[in-house]
Order: sequence, then C-alpha cells, then structure tokens
Amino acid sequence: SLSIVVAPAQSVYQPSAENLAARKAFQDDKFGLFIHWGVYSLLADGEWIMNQRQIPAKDYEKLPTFFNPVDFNAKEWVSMAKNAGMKYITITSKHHDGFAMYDSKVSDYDIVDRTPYKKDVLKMLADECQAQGIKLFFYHSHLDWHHPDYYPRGRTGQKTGRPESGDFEKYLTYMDTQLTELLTNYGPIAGIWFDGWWDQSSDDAGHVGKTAPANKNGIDWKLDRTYSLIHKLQPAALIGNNHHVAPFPGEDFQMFEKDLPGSKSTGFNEAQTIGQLPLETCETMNGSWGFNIKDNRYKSTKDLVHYLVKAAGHNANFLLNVGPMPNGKIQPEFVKSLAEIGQWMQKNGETIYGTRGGPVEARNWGVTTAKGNKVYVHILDWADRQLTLPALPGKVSAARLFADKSPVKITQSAEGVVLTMAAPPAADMLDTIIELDMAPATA
Ligand code: JFZ
Repeated sequence: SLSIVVAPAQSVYQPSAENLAARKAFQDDKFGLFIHWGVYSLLADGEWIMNQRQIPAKDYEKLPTFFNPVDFNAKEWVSMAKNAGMKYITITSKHHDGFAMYDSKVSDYDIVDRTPYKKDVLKMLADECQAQGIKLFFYHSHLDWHHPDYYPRGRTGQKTGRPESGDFEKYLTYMDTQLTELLTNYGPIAGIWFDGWWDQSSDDAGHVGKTAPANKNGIDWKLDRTYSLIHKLQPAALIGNNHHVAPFPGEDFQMFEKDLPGSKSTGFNEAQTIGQLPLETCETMNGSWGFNIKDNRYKSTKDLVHYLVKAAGHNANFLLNVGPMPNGKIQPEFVKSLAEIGQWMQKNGETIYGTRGGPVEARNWGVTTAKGNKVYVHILDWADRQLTLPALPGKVSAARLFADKSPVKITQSAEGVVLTMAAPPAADMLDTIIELDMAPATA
C-alpha cells in the first residue's frame, strides 16, 4: 500500500535581517531599566498581592478607582535611566493582575478607562523614550488573574471569584489584540518580554527546537501564532520569555531571572542551558519587583556594579528593576543608587558597552569582557599585585590600568599570562580594570 509521509507543520523561525541587527544592538546596549508598575503599587507589598491575599477580582477592581499617579513624569524616569547609563527600558504593560497600564480598546480594564488619572502612561513614556533616544520594551504577562476566559485556571490565582468556565481561545485572541495595540500605537518597540507562561506550562521535556505541546488541561499557548504576529507587526522587535526553560522557536533573546547565565544559583533556572541567543539577566534593587514599602534590603551600589560587570563577563545584558510608588515617583534610595552606577558607567562604560563575554571564563576574582582587539580584565575581588590568567587565544601586546593608563607588566608563557600591577587593587575600587591590547593574529 502507498503511504504518504507528511512533514510536521512546524515551520522553522528565520529571524529577519532587521531582527538580527536589533539583536546585535541589544547585546551592545548591555544595561536596561526594568519597571514594575501597576495598581498593585498602591498596596505597597509587591506585584503578587492579588494572588497572595487571594483578593477577588471584583474587590481588586477598587484599586484603579484611586490610582492617581499625579507626580508621574516620563521625562524624569527616562533621564534617570539615561543618567544611570541604561540604553533601554522594559516596563509592565500588563502584569499578572491583568490591568493594562495603557489605553486598550479591547477592554476597559485599563489606566485610561478606570482611573481618575485617565492618561496613558505608556504613551507618554514611549514618546519620551523616542525623544531621548532610548529603547522601550513591554513586559506583558501571559498569565491573567482577572480575565474571565483565562480558564482553566493555571497554578495561581484560582480563588479570585471568576466563573468556573471560560474560553481560553478567546483569552488568547484578547492577548494577541492587546499586543497588536502595543505594537501599533506606540512607535517602534524594541521587544516584548513575556512572563507567566509557566502558569500553564506543559511538560517541557525535550521541547528544544520545538514549541511546547498542549498541557494536560488542553492548554496550548499558541506561542508560534503570537510570536509570528509580533514579528509581522515589527520585525525588529525582540521576543523574550521568562519561562525558565530552553528557548522556543520565535524567541530572540534568552532570559535568566535573578541569575547569571549558567550559574543556576537561585533555583529558578535549573532547566535552562545557554543557547545561541543574546542573553539577559534581571535583578531587583532590594528584593521586590513591584513597590514594597517594608523591603529595605537595598543592594549596595558596589553589589549592583559588580552584578552588571559580571553579567557583561557572562555575555549577558543586565536589566535592573525599580518598582515606582503609586504617586509616580521612584523612591529616593533607588534614584541615588542609579545615579552612582551612572557615575561609574560614565568613566568605565567603554569596558562594558559593545563588549561580549571575554576569553577567560568567570573566576572568583572577576570576569573579562572583549571588544575589537581589546580584552578588559575586571578585577572585582583580589588583594594582590599579581594576577595570572590562563593562556589566551592570542598574544598580548600591551597592558595598562584602564583608569589612568599606567602600564601593567605582562609575562607570557604557554601556561598563561601573568599581570603585575604597580600596587594591589585599592580596597575602595569597585572594579580594577586592566586593558589588554591583543596583537593581530599573524598568518
Ligand atoms: C516573574 C513574575 O512572576 C514576577 O512577578 C516578576 O515579574 C518577575 C520578573 O518575573 O517571576 C517568576 C517567573 C517565573 C517563575 C517564578 C517567578 N517560575 O517559573 O517559577
């Protein structure tokens, strides 16, 4: 008998030329501002409060009626990010609570229709980013604790008083329509940062290179459909998804939440291995994403600069989060720290922007970054004059301290490169950087 073998309908994602160029520019940018802001900010206990306190949707809906961020000033936020040395902003267009922080036409559950403020903060921010030349990404939650058609419920948000029925396909259409609005009405968007897929994830085993199939509830996120819609609307927009598993086809960068790629330090990213895509890691300035009034666990400027430098050494961007207050201001502790990081970046940004992870893998003492014929040795924690690197892929022709260009002695052998500084790194230096000139490879 005759049998016809039909190839699976899965089409392999081919990023466009614009998309590939945007990926490279994204990697060059290295540092971005993450903003978690929504009506949850009013309760000052993080962005998960609706779920944590099991607030029914109809009660949670009271929050927008007094969300009135009269002190919001897009110019201030964008200037703050720029002065910190950041090249992009990623802001919550919709978090898990389902409330849209922009003027959505497919729902009135948004800032323009439900708050006394009535203004589209994303539009103001998008215009200001455009004016000041900084890129804008939207964080958009797959998971939705408010929409009735987000059914069957996932792992979270079951007890928020919604009907025990719904049409998931309708929900997906709603989400895709909101994404269409975001990619149509706000100018060029640098990308979409998805989160909440994990609420309805399927068994991911072996998904590498394929989109995950429907889970046991019959939930299929139809990522391919959403991703191709985005790429069709704005080919240069980069898609990332905080799903903590290997990238799915259609994604353009890979995220490591609260973790340097490959370090698996938080228990979040155990299933993640580093793929071929640009990398990003995100972290909080205290311990919270959304505004949290009692979270005083501020990371020091030194810790944050170290994280940024280590991210660069791990070939990743660093997306550093603030949770603005309900009045639209960013708390002074964050503003101060960002200004200090900015001062550091002003002097040392050359060793971060446009670099890729350097030839020496991360060490206890620090990391390396590389750009053109330069290798930057970032010494973060080391008390001696001498530091030995393993053998490098080329010959070092000169070495100097980046800060004052004073020479550093080099002794090279097949074993490695010994760097000898005039004095050990000063205790108050955030990062002692040695700049290596690599000799051009000889034929
Ligand atoms: C997610 C959000 O839930 C959180 O509110 C915040 O926006 C952060 C940046 O991202 O955090 C996650 C994401 C994934 C898991 C847990 C928390 N997960 O897979 O278990």
